[in-house]
Amino acid sequence: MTLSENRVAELAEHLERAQLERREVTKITGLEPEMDWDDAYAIQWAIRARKLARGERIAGLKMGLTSRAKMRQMGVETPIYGFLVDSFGVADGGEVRVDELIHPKIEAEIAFVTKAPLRGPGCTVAHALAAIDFALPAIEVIDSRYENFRFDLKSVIADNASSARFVTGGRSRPASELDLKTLGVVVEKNGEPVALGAGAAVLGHPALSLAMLANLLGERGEEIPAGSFVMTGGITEAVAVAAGDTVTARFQDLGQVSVRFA
Ligand code: OOG
Ligand code: MG
Repeated sequence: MTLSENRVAELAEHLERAQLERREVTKITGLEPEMDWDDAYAIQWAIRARKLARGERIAGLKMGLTSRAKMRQMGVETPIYGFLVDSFGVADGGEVRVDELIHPKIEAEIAFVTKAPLRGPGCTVAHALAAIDFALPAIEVIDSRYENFRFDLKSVIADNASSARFVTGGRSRPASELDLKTLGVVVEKNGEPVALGAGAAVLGHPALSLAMLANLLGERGEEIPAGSFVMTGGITEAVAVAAGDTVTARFQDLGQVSVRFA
C-alpha cells in the first residue's frame, strides 16, 4: 500500500460519485502514479463498503479480462475481479436506461452459483467444479467511469472492474451436464450476430475463472461464500450499445438472455 486510509476513502468517493452521477473521470493512476495493486483493490473494497452502508446488498461477484478477446480489446493482460450489488440487476428481457450510464458495452458470460464455500490459495478447477451448484447464462453491461473507456489495470480495479448492470436468465444446468469448454455463445444485436465464442475462451475453462477468484480473494483472507453468483468474464470482446438496441445472447445448452436499451 502506498496510499493513506484517507486517500483511499477519497478516491472511492470520487469513483463512486462518477458512477452514480454518470460522469467520466480521468484515470486515477494519473492522480496517484505511485499507487500499487493493494491500493487499487483497497479503493474497490471501500466502494463496496460505501454501498453496503447505504443498504445495498451484494448480488454476486465477477471476474473480468479473462479472455484473450477482452485482454486484446482493453490492452491489458491480467484477470481482475469486482462485485455486483442488487441495484445492478436487470430482469431477463428487461430495459436498461442509457441515460443512467456513460458509454455502456455488453458482454456474454457463463455464470455459476456455488453450493459450498471456496477459499484460496490453492483452489483449482477441480475444487471449483466441486463447489458449483449450477451454471447459467448472463449478459454483463459494463460502463467504465474513465474517459473514452480507456484505462490501465490499477485504475479499472479501483473502478470495480467497470461493473454497471447484469442480466441472467435462460436455463440453469449442473456443470456435470455441460461441456464448459465447447459451450458456444452467439451474441446478437438487433437480430444480427455481432460476436461469437465458446467457454474455453475464458482462461481455457470457465471454472478456472471461479478458482482464480477464490485465489485472488484468498490473498485478502476472503472467500467465495456458498450460494454466490459469479460471472466468469466476457467470452468475446465487449459490444457497444445505444438507446434503441436489443441484445440477445444465445448459449448452447443454457438458453438465451436478452436486454433492451432505452
Ligand atoms: C473491465 C471489465 C471486464 C470482463 O468480463 O472481461 C469484464 C472492462 O473491460 O471495462 O467485465
Ligand atoms: Mg464482464
